[in-house]
Amino acid sequence: MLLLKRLIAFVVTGVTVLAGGGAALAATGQPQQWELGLQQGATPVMDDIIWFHDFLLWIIAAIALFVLALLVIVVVRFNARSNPVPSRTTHNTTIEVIWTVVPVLILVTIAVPSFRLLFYQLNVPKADVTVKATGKQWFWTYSYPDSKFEFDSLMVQDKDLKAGQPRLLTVDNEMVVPVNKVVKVLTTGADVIHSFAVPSFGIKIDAIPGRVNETWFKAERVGTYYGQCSELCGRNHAFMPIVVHVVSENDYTAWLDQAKKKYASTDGGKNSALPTAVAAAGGNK
Ligand SMILES: [Cu+2]
Repeated sequence: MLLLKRLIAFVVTGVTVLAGGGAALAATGQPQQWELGLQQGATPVMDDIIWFHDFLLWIIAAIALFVLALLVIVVVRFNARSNPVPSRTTHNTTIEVIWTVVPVLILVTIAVPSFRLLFYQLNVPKADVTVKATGKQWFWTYSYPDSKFEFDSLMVQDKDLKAGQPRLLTVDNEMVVPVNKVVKVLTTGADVIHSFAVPSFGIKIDAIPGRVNETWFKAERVGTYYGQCSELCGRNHAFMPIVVHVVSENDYTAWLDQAKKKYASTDGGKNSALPTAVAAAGGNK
């Protein structure tokens, strides 16, 4: 009994520490040690994904417990010793209707919010900012077609990391977007299939050579959010992280001004418009 009490106390303390610590750290837009569940959401889509995930967890937990209870009843009450003469019943209309209708109702309950979320993700609202992310072996190129510039974003090697910069997630040039604005992300691949994924935003979309995919996010908090290429794309697949810096409207305007100068192309912007994937495909092997 004492052992059980101690065990329960241990588990409760553990969960409290994990939940409390996790919540405090989760706001940093990157995975945390001992993290439970999904990264904290920074967009309405991710908030919905987390809600749906938790909702499903309750449903499957209830189903698993129900099946477990049935199994226990069968094992205890209907084993050969306690029930030597088994019933020969083969049909029971009532129970057959119940075990058909109840699962259908459960599936409908899941399908409605599932489809709602799917359409929410797929319908890109009117975009305030458009960024095109081109996956290349093994880095990302971000184009801002409205402002006609683009730049490469490469991972910072371990030896060059500054204090506080996360290993394998830090890049030299971050993608910068304004807070509370709809950002449309166009993705394409310049060589092989990559995938643009940022967990806190609830986005993950393939970057495929020869075609443009689109998704969107509206980050509701200023901060730095990390993601990784999520399609096995070759030797350095693990070393092409994604860093999105969400800043205030003013900071974004200031960044745009200096970025236009910093990333000004030498060809007068000819290659800065949309079809850069084509140009890049030839030159970035
Ligand atoms: Cu990749």
